[in-house]
Amino acid sequence: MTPILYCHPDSGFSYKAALALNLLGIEFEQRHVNIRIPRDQRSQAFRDVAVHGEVPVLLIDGLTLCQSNVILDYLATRQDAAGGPRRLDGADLQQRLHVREWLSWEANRVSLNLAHSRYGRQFGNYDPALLAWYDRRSLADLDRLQAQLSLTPWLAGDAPTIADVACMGYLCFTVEPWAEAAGLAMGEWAQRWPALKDWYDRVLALPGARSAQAMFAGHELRY
Ligand SMILES: N[C@@H](CCC(=O)N[C@@H](CS)C(=O)NCC(=O)O)C(=O)O
Repeated sequence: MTPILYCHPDSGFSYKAALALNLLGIEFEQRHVNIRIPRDQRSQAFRDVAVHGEVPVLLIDGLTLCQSNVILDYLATRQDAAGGPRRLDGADLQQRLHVREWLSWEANRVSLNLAHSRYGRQFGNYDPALLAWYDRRSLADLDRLQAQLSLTPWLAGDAPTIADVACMGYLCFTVEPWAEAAGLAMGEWAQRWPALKDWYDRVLALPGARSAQAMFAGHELRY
C-alpha cells in the first residue's frame, strides 16, 4: 500500500517527513489537512489517526506514526528490518546517538524558535517582547548550526542523516523571510552563517530533495 502523509503546506514538521520520504525514494500520497479550522471539524479519517490532533501523520508499513521526529527515526531504521543498509542514519552506534541528540536539540530549538519567529509574524498576534525572545533564541540556534557545520559537512559527520532533515524543516520555510523581518538585510544571513548556507544548498542538492514550497505545491486542503 502506498504510504499516506497527512500534512499541511505551511508546516515545517510536515516538510521534515516529506523530505525524508523523498530522499529515501519512497513514493507517498499527500493528504493536505486544513489545520486552520477547529480540530473537531477536520475529517474523521484524519482524526482517527492523529492522536495528538496535529500534522504530520504517516501511515506506512501497517503503522501509524505521529510526531515528525518519530517519523524520521522510523524512516532511518526501516531498511534494517528489510535487511538492507541504513540510509540517513549514523554509520555506528555512537553516530546514531549523535543523530538523535540533534533530533532532541532540534525539537526544543529550531522547531520552537524559528517556527514561532515566523508564525508570530505571519499568522499570530504575539507580544513584541515574546517575538524578540524567539528571535534571540533563533539567532543562537543559527550560531550553533554554523559552529557545527564549520567542523563537519553534515550535522552528524560526513554523510547526510535525519538530523539534517530535521533541522532543514523550519529553515527551509523561514530563514530568509525571518532574517529580513528580524532586521538582517536579505541575503545577509548567507554572509553571517556561511557554513549553514552551504549546508542548506547541499541539502537541497541531494538526489530527490525538494524545497518546502516545491514539495507541497498544487494540493487542496481536503482533510
Ligand atoms: N511536535 C509535533 C508538532 C506538530 C505540529 O505542531 N503541527 C502543527 C502544524 S505545524 C499542527 O498540526 N497544528 C494544528 C493543531 O495543532 O491543531 C511534531 O514534531 O510533529
